[in-house]
Amino acid sequence: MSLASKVLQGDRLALSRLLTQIENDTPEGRSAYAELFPHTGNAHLIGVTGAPGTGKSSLVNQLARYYRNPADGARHQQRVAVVAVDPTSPFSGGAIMGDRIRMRDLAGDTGVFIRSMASRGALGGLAKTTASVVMAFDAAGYEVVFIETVGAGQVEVDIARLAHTTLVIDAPGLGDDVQAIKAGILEIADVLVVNKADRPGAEQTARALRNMLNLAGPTARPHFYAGGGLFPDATPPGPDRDADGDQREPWSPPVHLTIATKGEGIPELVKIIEEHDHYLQETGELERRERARLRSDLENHLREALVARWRSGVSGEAYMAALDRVMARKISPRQAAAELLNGAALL
Ligand SMILES: Nc1nc2c(ncn2[C@@H]2O[C@H](COP(=O)(O)OP(=O)(O)OP(=O)(O)O)[C@@H](O)[C@H]2O)c(=O)[nH]1
Ligand SMILES: [Mg+2]
Repeated sequence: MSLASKVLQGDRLALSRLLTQIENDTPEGRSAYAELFPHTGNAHLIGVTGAPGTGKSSLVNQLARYYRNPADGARHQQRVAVVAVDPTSPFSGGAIMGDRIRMRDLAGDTGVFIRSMASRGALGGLAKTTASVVMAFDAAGYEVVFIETVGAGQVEVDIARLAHTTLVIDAPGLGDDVQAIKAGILEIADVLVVNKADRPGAEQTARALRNMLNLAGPTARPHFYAGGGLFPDATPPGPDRDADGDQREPWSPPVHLTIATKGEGIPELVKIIEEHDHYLQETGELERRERARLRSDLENHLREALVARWRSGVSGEAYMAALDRVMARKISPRQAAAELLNGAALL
């Protein structure tokens, strides 16, 4: 039986092996992934991002527990996967060890699968690898997939684009350096969570976030549709419409307070996530996000394949010689690129 068939049958060991194959980008991983792809598209992907130490892992832990044991009135018990991405760490370092400990109480539950990923050698491909890992969980029948990233840069934003619903986590009492991080990730937030509400200043933090949101206005996730694609998409984003075609109020990200260490505010947060899910489905936004997500995955693969194809046809010496000539100001970087591509197309 193929690795993919085993994964589809719920074989955890096979899934674990597949994830390693995907991370190492092996031929076996690629073919298994291709076999699994038609089975994807069912999971709700929830991005959890925010400055270091705001309590993302603690929150994911609590949310996962809730989805495993829903209170009355919530949806049925769901299978939960967690992908913890640490783009800064070249190895599975401290943060990930910490995650393992914080998520320890989920261990032993076969309805939960936790995977930590570090950038390791991933040649600029962390977003691509994460996308494949997430889709493997989707195919394997995990209904909720959390993607935890430390929100700091473009990689995180790229990874956040994988999610249907993105939670941006904040906490009171963070330094000024964190404010800049916050501004950058605010625009990808569907829900803002002020965690550590047991600490002084939580209300002020929530108020400051509301002010920032009001200033920004209903941006409707511009990053999703902003250029950068290889071709313009034939279906531009329309205004949000409900099932009858009436224009709808755009989603305005709620600001919600939690205390992850005590599990406070978790059922309400799940309710907000479910409301956002309904909103996405009713307005067609889910399909637009899916399209943007798959498109970005497609383009990541294209870029990588093109670079690999080019690289196999050029020698290291030629490359270094071109760089030396650029250093000596004999040719411009653009001219060097054109030469290395054996053409004048770039000139
Ligand atoms: N007082 C208080 N502490 C909390 C709360 N939530 C998390 N913490 C603590 O904050 C610290 C960081 O929590 P994590 O869940 O690891 O935070 P994180 O955002 O995942 O951290 P990184 O992944 O390293 O960026 C831990 O010591 C937690 O116990 C909370 O609601 N209140
Ligand atoms: Mg963490």
